[in-house]
Amino acid sequence: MQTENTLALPVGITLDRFIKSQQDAFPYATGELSQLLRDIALASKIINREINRAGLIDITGALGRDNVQGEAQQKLDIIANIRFIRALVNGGQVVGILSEEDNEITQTNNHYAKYVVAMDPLDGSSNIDVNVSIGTIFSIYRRISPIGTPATEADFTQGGRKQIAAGYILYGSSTIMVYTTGKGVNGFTYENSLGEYFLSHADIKMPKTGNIYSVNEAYFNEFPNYIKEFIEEMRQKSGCMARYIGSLVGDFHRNLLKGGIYLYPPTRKAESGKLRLFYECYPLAFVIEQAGGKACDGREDILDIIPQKIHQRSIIYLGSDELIDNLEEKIKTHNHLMIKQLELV
Ligand code: P6P
Repeated sequence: MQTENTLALPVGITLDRFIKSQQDAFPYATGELSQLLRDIALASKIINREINRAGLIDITGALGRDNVQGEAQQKLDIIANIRFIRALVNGGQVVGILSEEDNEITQTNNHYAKYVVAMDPLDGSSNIDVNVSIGTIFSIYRRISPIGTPATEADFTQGGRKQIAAGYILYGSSTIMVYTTGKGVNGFTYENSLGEYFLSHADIKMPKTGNIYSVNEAYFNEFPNYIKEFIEEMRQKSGCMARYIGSLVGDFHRNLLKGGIYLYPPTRKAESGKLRLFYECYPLAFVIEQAGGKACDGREDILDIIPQKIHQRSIIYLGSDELIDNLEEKIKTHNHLMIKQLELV
């Protein structure tokens, strides 16, 4: 069925042909974004190969140092970061890169490039050693700094609704690249023997509701009461399932296809949330909204959060339309009661 969002293209066409067909649908497209998406796909193919042989060539495990987030860097984190940066530098379409693994913005010296990329090159990397799915998350903006100059922080801090493309690659039982350019969401499964991505999930639409909730229950006692109540209500739903693999891309992708909600509420250790706004929250919020789901932090839509610092974190709830509405209604009631109680003081 053709929707206003996507061209009716047969499942099974290659990612390259799909990108080209989408470019043809944009009258002023000049091919740079298409090339950038191909560069990202190329880097993911290389990382896919590294991941698949990680146990054999001693690139699993920790590197023995922390990243800017204070998290133990895994060897594959660094390899993935290097591969993506190299692919984006050589591809020539990106003037600057914001990576979870680097404190500063990486300048590519492609000063005449139109785009900047924010990325988590390998999310969930603590799962690498135990063969649990991991992922890459990316977000693309059109630069606002003058062509011919280096990238600036302002190129990145435009806000979530200024993203022109976003997506992820999930290295799981199969490797799938899912992305949006604002015209719907499509998924491409990688065929190793051919080295190609093929359209396998055309025009993904998230179910309006769902029975799956994904949260780290170890922090249950630290959550705000309205989150505890929401989780208790989810547990009462017939067919309710708790599914949490500790790898954001894996939890997100399952819920996107089956319906459900992923929650990372405030905890004692992460009062502003754990996930990073620029290269986890914004891109997945763009994808989920394009697929008919919702993303908020309990106060506003994720895409409306005004960015402050390039490595800032956010509370995040990513889910089916009705589940997010239920949660936001609960938060609103809670806040209303709080105000009433304060008025009585
Ligand atoms: P916790 C991995 O470090 C990550 O960023 C996401 O992939 C994952 O969903 C989350 O953190 C897990 O965090 O606190 O439950 O271990």
